[in-house]
Formats: sequence, C-alpha cells, structure tokens
Amino acid sequence: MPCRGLCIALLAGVLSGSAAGGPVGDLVGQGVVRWYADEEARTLELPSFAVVKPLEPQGPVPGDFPVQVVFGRDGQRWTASIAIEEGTSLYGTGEVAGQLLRNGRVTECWNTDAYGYKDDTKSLYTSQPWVLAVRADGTAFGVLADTTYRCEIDLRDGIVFRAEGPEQPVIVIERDSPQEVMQALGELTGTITLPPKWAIGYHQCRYSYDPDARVREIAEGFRSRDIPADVIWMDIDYMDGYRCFTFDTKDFPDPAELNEWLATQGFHNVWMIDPGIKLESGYFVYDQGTAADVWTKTADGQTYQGEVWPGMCVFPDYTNADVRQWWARLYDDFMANGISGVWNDMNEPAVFNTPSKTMPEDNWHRADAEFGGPGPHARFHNVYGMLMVQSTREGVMEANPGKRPFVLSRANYLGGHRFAATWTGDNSANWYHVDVSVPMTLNLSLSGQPFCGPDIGGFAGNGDGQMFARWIGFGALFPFSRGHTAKGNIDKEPWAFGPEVEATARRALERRYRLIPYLYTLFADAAGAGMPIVRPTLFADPKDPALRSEDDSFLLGGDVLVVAQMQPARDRVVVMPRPIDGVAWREFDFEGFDGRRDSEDPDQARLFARPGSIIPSGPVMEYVDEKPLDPLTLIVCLDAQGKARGRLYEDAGEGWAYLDGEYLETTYEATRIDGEVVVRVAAEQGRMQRTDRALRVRVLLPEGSEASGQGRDGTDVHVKLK
Ligand code: NBV
Repeated sequence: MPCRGLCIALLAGVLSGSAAGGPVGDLVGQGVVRWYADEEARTLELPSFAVVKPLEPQGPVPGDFPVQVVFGRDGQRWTASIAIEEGTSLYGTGEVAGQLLRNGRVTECWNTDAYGYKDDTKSLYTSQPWVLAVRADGTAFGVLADTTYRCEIDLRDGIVFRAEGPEQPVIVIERDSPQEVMQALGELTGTITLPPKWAIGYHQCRYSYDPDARVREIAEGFRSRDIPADVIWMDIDYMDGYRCFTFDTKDFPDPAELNEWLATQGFHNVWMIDPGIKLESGYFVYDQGTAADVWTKTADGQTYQGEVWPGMCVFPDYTNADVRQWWARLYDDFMANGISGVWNDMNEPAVFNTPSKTMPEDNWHRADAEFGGPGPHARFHNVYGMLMVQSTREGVMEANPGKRPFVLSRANYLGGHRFAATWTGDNSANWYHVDVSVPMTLNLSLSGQPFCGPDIGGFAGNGDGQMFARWIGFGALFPFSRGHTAKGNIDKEPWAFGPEVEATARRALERRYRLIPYLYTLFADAAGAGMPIVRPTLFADPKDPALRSEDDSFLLGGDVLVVAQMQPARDRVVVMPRPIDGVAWREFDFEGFDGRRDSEDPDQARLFARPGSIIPSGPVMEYVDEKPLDPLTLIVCLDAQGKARGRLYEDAGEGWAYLDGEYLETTYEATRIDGEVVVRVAAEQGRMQRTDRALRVRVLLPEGSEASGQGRDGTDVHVKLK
C-alpha cells in the first residue's frame, strides 16, 4: 500500500480540539483499521449494529497506512476528520437526495419521515454513517463512523463526522479500487440473503388498492395486457382501522382466499405492518403487548404514547430480545393467510404529534446487554427500524421456514440490508425526482444496501404520461422495481396513461424479465460477495475523472451499462466509459412485443455491454419462472483479444436447498477463432442438473451489427462471423 503523505496532513482547526493522547488504532483486517479518539474511548465503545462479527485486533496500524483520522470536539459533539487528496471523489452517505458525487454536501444520519423531500433535506429515512472515497488514481477507501447516535457527515472540506453521544470508533477500509472497498464493506457488515426470485420481478403498489376487488382488477389488468409483474402490494387500508395484524372485515373479508387467487394468477403479495400499535384495550396486539410489558417507555418510566394512523399508539421496544420474540410470533397467524412478504413502514419511528416527528430523545429503551444495555432513544433512534425488521424477518421465517423471507423497510441503518430491502420513501412526481432516483439508488447501493429503488411514477402528486414512461424506462432495471403512488392521486399502473405509455412500460418490463437470468446472478453475487447490484458508471473505469459525477447512467452489475435521459428534452450528454483496448462498449437491445426494437422507443434506457462480457438472458415471462429458461440467450461482446466471459446462476428460486449445493452456476466463455466465435461452458459449480435447453448466441459486432448462432446448452456453439 503506497504511503500518501497528503492524507496524513492533520486538519489544523480540528487538531486544536483533538483529545489528548489519541488517536489510537488497531489493524482489524487486511487494510482495515479501527481508530479510537484515545485509550479512554476504547472503554466507551458500544456494541456495533453495523459490523456483523466482532473485530479482533490483529496488530498495530502499519506505519504507512494511508488514512489517518483526527478526533476532536465541536461543542457537545465528538468529531472525526479525514483529509482527502485533491481529486478524491466522495460517495455513499446512505440515503441522500441530490447528485451522485457527494463532495461539498452535508448529510445528517437521523432517520426521518421526509414526505416530499427535496435536494436540501438533510435527513431521510435511513442512516448509513459511511463514505466511499475514490482517489484520483482509482484507489479507494471507505470510512465508517460506528455510531448509532445522530451524526452529521460533512463533506465540504475533506470528510468530517460530527456525532452526539460517547466517542465511538471510526473504521477505515483501504483498497486498490472502489469495488474492493464495497466487497470489504460486505465482509464487515454482512450481505443480503438471496431473496425469493419473485421479489426481483416487478412490483405494483398504491396507497391503497382497496377493496380486495380492486386488487383482483389490478392483477387482471397486468395479465390481460401481457405486462409482466410478480407482486401486488396491500397498503394500510386493508387493516381494520389501521390496527396492525387485523383485516378490514368489509373490504378484505378473506385475505387468505385473495392471496390464493393471486397465486393462481402467478402473483405474490406483500402486506404492510407499522410499528405504531393502537392504544385500545380489547385489541389483541395491545392487550398482549401490555401484559408482556413490551412498550417503549418515557424518561420517567411511563408507557410512551404517540399519535400515528390509528390515533394514539404505543411502540414496541425492539431493542429487547423478548419484545422482538413476541413481535416475531405475531406473524404466525398473519403469514398463515398466505402472505408472501411484509412491508414495514413508518418505522423511523414516525410520530405525528411531536415537533420532532418522532419519539422524544429521552424516551427509554430496555435494550439487551448485547446492544449495550438500557439507554435513551437518542442512542437507539437510528436502529429502531433496523431492529423492527430484524424481528419481522425472524417472524416471517419462523412462520414459513421453507421459504426465503422478503421484507421491505422504510427506516434502516448501515448493515440493516441483512434484514430488509429499502425504497427511497415518499418521493414526488416531478422531474427532479426522476433525475435523482438514479443517484439515490446508487448511493444507497454504495452504502451497503444493494436491494433498493424508488417509487416509480412518484409517490406525492400526479406527474404525467411522459414522466411515467421515462421513469419506468430505466426504473424497470433497478434492483427493487416497484410502481407506487399516494392516496388521492391519479392511477399510475403501466396502462393508466394510455396506449403509448403502456407500450413503453410493457417494453421496459419485458426487458427486465428478459434480463432476470443476469439480474438473479447479480443478486447471488450480492448475497455471496456483497457487491452492489447497481453501480456507478465510474466503476467501469475508476481512473477516468470524466466518469466521477456521471449519474444519468449506471451499471447493472459489471457488464451492462444503462444510459437514461432524465429530462423531458433528452438533451443531457452522457459520458461513456472509454473503450477498453480500443473496443467500445456495444449497444444491444431486444425485439419488443410488437416486433420493434426497444431502441426505437426513445423512452427506453439504452443498454451497452462491456467488452469481454457475456450477458445471460431469457424469454419474456409474465412472472419469473413462469416457464423454463428456454432458450437461454447469451449476449456476447468480445474484447480486443476476441474473448468474453460471463456467468449464470440458477436455483429453485425459492427455499434453502441452494445453501446445500442445489444450484447451478455456469461460466460461459467465448473465443474468436478465425472466422467464428466458439461459445462453451468453461466451468460449472453446484449440484443442480443443467436442463436440456436451446442455447442462442448473439455476438455484438461493430456498428450495431450482430452475428448469431444456436445449439444446445452445455455443448459448444459455433457462430459464423460474416
Ligand atoms: O401507508 C401509507 C404510506 C405508504 O404508501 C408510503 O409508501 C409510505 O412511505 N405511508 C408512507 C404513510 C403515509 C404517507 C403519507
């Protein structure tokens, strides 16, 4: 690791306030250092929520470790500052509105219900006190302020964290590339588990589809129009008076029957549960919880009451294992209605009748010793949602042990991706939000949350057909792809804006479904190695300064570049990655339902393949695994040496057998030999049998031309180049 003199230059202003005797650090992994303000700060260290396994010291910090942290104080807050070299680009900082590049921005980690947020909203729903820094030479480091307290991330002059509460450690990861930093973050904070395959299909939501007949209408709307979709969502109005774990007897008299019917149509379902429990004796959740003494307390030991949708509510104290166990058990009967997935909303927690819009910071949590013992809400606020979804996930898994859980959470904390996916909350139907939905998804992904995406179409307000078409044109390629909108708005299903927009939406979703083999492989990689599913374009070439702020495009995995136009006029110039050894990224598309190429539709994002890649794709399906993957189509983009490689991961799409080896991971290899390209299986892993299926190969050639060939999967396929 090269020594970077500039990085160890101390920040003068901060140094003046720096604690006596510090900082001290330990090497806790290869290229990973945990810094403390001083020896005393070690004794104040609270258990980490972000880091998945305790980090054991492995020795002193190497003398040439390039990233130094300077600790200090700023009034009541402790600070940690890291100087950066000129040309260093900063990313991450969790869920943040605005552009991809975070240099110059200030974010506050404090989970907040931020309906209709804008560029300058400083706190959104999740907190990830984490910064990814990419130096001019493409080497990179990541910095994690390991605190759950309110914490400001100030990137106006280097990296400065200012946090409340006792001084906590700051962990630095040093690597040769941003990709390696992300992988190391995955090792530190854990990875997602592979979701059920249906959860990577398209989701349709609104606040709310009500009554159940409307849910059926929506499902039929998709199937009758041949628009692919996997999931319909039930927002709060399904409940009886917003009482969690109940169903409105008039509008949703038989949820089990509804879910069963949805299943016959190839749909899964997701139902909402909030943390605010109606304060009402006679309501079983309130009565049970009161008897078990599970509610969060005020500073003087009373049960805390706050107003949310059902009126006055009480809030489970998820910091306590008994409470989490009780909460998890509530899902037994709930899931028995054939429920496939759970959506935890309002879990910042949002409270209406307080100036702060959440609980008072001096509320009291009876936290377990593993979380540092009892403490004020100020300490647990940012992990309230994370602990809720940890418990929800346990409940969902215990209720359906043979199935993979799917939980979506609005609030979360760094590392909480282990328990739930996240969406970017209540955005608005305007072009600003179309624009930022890519960088928001990217920065969340760069903050350890790979399973994320925005409300496509915008939650607040209506927008119009042009906006919807454009949004779904690239939104269909996000890891979590869901259309949603608020109460009182116009309809925003893919067909709601007339035939032209419907055609665009169908084309976009068909494309997602064609790319599911590739996307599912990326999910398997995220679960295995912690790599983000969508990545900033700069990952294509971290040394290229021109890509550092490019956020009208993004990478899906390492091999597909998605280029979108975020403005009505489509006049933004998108910076493309440089050719690799003289070979440019090659554009590809598909033939849509009406026989036209996708690229003829200007609202579709454009797709490019990396030289040297093989992208697996399949036929359009109404829902994932509707039919066998046959034919399998490999899209081949040769590099300058005439070679390409790509992988395909397959398993049952549900259940746990894959953990026992019931999967098939195939590495395909393409080689140009004289006038043809030979595609063959280079390696395979897993016990699952390869199905006997057709294999089609599309070789992308210069100037948009292609050569194609076919054969059987598992045998060599020869493609003649013209
Ligand atoms: O449950 C209703 C909504 C939900 O649709 C939305 O996605 C959440 O972010 N929820 C917030 C509460 C009310 C919002 C006005």
